[in-house]
Amino acid sequence: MDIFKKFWRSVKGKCLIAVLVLLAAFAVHNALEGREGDKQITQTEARKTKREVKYAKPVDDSNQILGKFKEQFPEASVVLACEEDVTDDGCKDLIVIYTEKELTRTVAVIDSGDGVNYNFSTPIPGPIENQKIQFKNIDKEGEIEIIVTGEKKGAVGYAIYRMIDGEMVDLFGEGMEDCC
Ligand SMILES: [Ca+2]
Ligand SMILES: [Ca+2]
Repeated sequence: MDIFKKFWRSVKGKCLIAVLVLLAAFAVHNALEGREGDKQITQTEARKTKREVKYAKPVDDSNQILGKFKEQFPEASVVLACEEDVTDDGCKDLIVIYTEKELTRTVAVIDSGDGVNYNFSTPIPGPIENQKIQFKNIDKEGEIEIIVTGEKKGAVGYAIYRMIDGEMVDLFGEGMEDCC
């Protein structure tokens, strides 16, 4: 006990305790910072995943409906084509953004129900650059809505469409005239 008291009172002992306290504080600080860092990474990942999920993936060249589009529009150059059932009949359809004679257009290629014959909506102006398609059932009923976004010289626009009687009907949009 005497030895301990002596040690406690000694300057060296006090220094040792001070160092230990500092080390402990440093360790706690690092642990908290690490956890904060992990949280940031998770949030970034979540945002990235959300972004990736947000936009529809383009179909590849072997897509059957894309083949039908190319038959119908032999002069067109496909910018983006994404597949989804947009008529709520269980058959996949295709939304195609394409350029033809220097115009960018969007068209819906709709399965007539037999997986062989397809109907084409009247082509509408499409965004010039950075085109993206998103499928989302915005009102949570009936057809899945089609959201087309894009840019022209930095001006961003988007429009929400729903297939009504075989046509892409513009439900809501903003800045679309500036990017088409
Ligand atoms: Ca369909
Ligand atoms: Ca809907």
